[in-house]
Amino acid sequence: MNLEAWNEVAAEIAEIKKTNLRELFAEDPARAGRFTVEAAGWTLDYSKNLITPKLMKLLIAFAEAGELQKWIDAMFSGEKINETENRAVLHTALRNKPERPVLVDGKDVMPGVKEVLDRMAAFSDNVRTGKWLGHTGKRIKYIVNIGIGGSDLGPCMATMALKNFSRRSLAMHFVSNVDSTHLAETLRQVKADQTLFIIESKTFTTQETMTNAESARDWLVKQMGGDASAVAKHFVAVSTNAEKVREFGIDTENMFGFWDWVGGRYSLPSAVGLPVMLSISPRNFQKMLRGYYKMDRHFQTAPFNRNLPVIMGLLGILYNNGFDAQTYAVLPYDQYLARLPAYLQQLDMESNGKSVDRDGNPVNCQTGPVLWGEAGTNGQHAFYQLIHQGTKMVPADFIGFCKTHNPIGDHHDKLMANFFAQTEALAFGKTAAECRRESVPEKLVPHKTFKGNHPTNTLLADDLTPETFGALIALYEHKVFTQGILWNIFSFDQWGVQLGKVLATKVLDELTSEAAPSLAHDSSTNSLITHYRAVLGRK
Ligand code: G6Q
Repeated sequence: MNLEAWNEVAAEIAEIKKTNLRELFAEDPARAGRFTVEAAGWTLDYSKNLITPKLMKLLIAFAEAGELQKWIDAMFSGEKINETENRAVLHTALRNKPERPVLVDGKDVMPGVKEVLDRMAAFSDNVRTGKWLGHTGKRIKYIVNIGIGGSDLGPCMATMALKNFSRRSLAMHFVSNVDSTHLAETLRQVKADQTLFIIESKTFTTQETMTNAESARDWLVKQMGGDASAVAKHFVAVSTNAEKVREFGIDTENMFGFWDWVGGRYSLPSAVGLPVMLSISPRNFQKMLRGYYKMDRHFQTAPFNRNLPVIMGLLGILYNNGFDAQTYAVLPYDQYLARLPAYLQQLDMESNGKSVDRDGNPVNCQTGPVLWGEAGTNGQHAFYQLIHQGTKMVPADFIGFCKTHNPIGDHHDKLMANFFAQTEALAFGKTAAECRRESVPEKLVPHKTFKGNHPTNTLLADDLTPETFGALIALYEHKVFTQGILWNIFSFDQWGVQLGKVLATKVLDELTSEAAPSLAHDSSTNSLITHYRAVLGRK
């Protein structure tokens, strides 16, 4: 990263370390308003961060020194900023307005985007209205999505997030793990003649997905009395690899394509979102895309000091690089968003888990943090203790909604009371003097004192809708982008994932070979493989 600009920031951080959130709030009655911004249905209150107006100005100067705007424009305009794979990065085109052209190698990609969305919509309508029937003439009642990583986490998380907009007569299942238990337990819940399998794989070569897909196909054919022609009405594909889809036995008429400029973990608004569209309807899917689009436009055009993704990106850098925070927590106070932390884990850690810079040199700074989280209030009864009183700094994003989809008694007020109370307690803690005023026995005072000064962001929207959901995901995408640019790393490749795909293939042969394999790993791996073979009675 740009160390010259960062040094200015670092000098101001040293000043901030002499004060705390109690003092900062006491000094400035207008602090909450000063550090609150809004966009695309979301309010971000970032006043409970370890910042002053001066520090924010320096952070923004740091973003300018890193030429962030130039890179934002480069991404939106289709430049090949994913250099190690020689690809454009255009998930933003997926939710762009059809009439706004986006060029890749001089060709407008928008007609193709629209064409796939239209086909997805027609297909979804057919399934939802019962025009598309299974092989024996029955309506589809179960959808089983088979994919992994970017071809699973997004649609699975979004289907859950938007469940209240779903057609509940269509049961949605997601199989990702190559562990046969995942597939077996799912198949126990569905009936073959009413099940539609969606095989999602950008490459259509991923070991886990292809293994699950083949086993699902075998199961279906067996359930259909050995009639292989049943596959046509029960399998569709989402992929960029038409040849492999055809080889698998799926008619490419029933394949929904996307493009190499859509990264797996950014692919939810592409055809990868097909299960979501089937569940919530094409109309609601379009609304989700509108939400994404609004946040995209905001990111592209808002000045940095009003720009939600830029501000959140800079705050993350502040703690990661200025306070040595190793992790950050995402805490959605909404059960529908229970899978959001898992989704964001991939988005953030796969994108910014890098240790060489854009020139191939070792980075000169800490890069992506460890992201973790859990839906509130469950986390409060588990790990919040460490955030409040442990020795580590864990900055956290609190995400909540003013309204609930499921009003029962006073549940929602209680949920939100916890939501607001936690960030207050984290920021301001409880002093020894306050404990004593409450007659806490002297011996317990150190244990019941909370030093506070734990930074949090509060993200609040009126309600969870396809629109606010889309905007939220785009917000995190662009936050991750901002950080990657300023750390001077490439956020859109994932060579570590590719490595895993190759490694397992070699070991698989050694586990399954008829003859005893000659093992040439380290002594630990050799003996583990030997043990496994022995338990299974292999030589
Ligand atoms: C995402 C990653 C990775 C990928 C999976 C599945 O950005 O590249 O998670 O999505 O490995 O790959 P396929 O879609 O090719 O099966």
